[in-house]
Amino acid sequence: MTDLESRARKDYERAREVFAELGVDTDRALKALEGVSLSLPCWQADDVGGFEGREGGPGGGLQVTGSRPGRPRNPEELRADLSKALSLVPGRHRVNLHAMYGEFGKGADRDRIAPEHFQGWVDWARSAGAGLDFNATCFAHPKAEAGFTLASPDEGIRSFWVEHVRRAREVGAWMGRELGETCLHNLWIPDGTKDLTTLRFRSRERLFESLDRIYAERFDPGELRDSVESKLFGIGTEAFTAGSHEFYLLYAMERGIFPCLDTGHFHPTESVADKVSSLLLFFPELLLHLSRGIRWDSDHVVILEDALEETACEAVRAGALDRIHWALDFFDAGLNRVGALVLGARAVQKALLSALLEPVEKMREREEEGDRFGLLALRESWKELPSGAVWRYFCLEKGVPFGEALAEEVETYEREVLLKREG
Ligand code: RNT
Ligand code: ZN
Repeated sequence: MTDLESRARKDYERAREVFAELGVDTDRALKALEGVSLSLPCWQADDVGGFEGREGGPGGGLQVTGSRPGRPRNPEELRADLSKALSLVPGRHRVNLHAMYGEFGKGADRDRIAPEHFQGWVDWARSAGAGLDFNATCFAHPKAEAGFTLASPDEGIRSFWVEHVRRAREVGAWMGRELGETCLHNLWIPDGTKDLTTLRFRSRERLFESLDRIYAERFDPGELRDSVESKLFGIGTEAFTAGSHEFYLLYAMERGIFPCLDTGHFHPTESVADKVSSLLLFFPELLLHLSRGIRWDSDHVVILEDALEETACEAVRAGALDRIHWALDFFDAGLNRVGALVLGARAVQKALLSALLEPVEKMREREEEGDRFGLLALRESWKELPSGAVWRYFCLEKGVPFGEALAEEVETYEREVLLKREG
């Protein structure tokens, strides 16, 4: 055992005692943390590029900035990067794929995607021991350029996208069957307008109809589950977004699917953490796209900050950790690509751990007795406790680096693998 390791163990023993004084069982917290699989966005690694050979950015209001070299150029390189990222995130996790990441050989348009295009991913997932989630890709395509897909006034365009999403769900269900665990299919569309519109009602009516054509097909929930992702606005859809929060909440409720809340898709002062408890009362499960918007839905890499911690706390306080699907959604092309994935995923785990270490029982007691000062004082003193020691012990037990060794490993990979790709 190295010095660092034996210190980490000793620190954990101390931390365990300190938390126990507050009635918190650190071993139990770590067990619970171990049970949470995160879904890592494959698109962070290559700037939402995909493998269809298209030039230009993703469009649809998604804006990737930065020009860090090392972008994976093909599925093998992307999978190598994802394997590296997964090896640095303690626990067992999932990869979130978009339809644009299929291996299309001679080419297949979006309304022709089929399981065979994703065989390579399933084989990889099996050998990497990772789960897979899936998304239809309703952007980065000439038929999405007019700004409308499933809500388009053009029936031909609508049908094209209905067929794409229908097939995407079939691919997802196939993945679920192949891997023997549910694949989550999430739908986000870019539809909206930049300015004045007379088409709010009609667009939403059309979207409603298209969704019904898509979700008419039912799958075994052991293979596929469905979520729909709302958005307040995007670049180019500042005035109107067809798939708003209200729209999808009600649609999901009505049709027995569930909502996805992307933490970058609300007004900047709106608290997504606050929404969790309400939704949990009405939906059996929820998908979260954890992102970090700065001033707008900028999709910055997730780091440990209050909004994230509060969201994790709300899930744990509601006793609903296992009813939430924890996915990450960001893309920053300005920094170490694999490093971004790893930092983001570990930040979510740290937030969850912190939530699991909260002395909820004691806090609740004080609050229910009307002791508001006592509640705040307890929460503040809890912040002084060594939760970092618990996290480091978790990393140690799972055989992943912690402290500065993490950055070193990520930087070495970038130097030895990513940066060699440019030549
Ligand atoms: C877009 C949504 C959506 C995408 C990914 C690529 O605003 O957040 O989830 O980021 O599907
Ligand atoms: Zn999202």
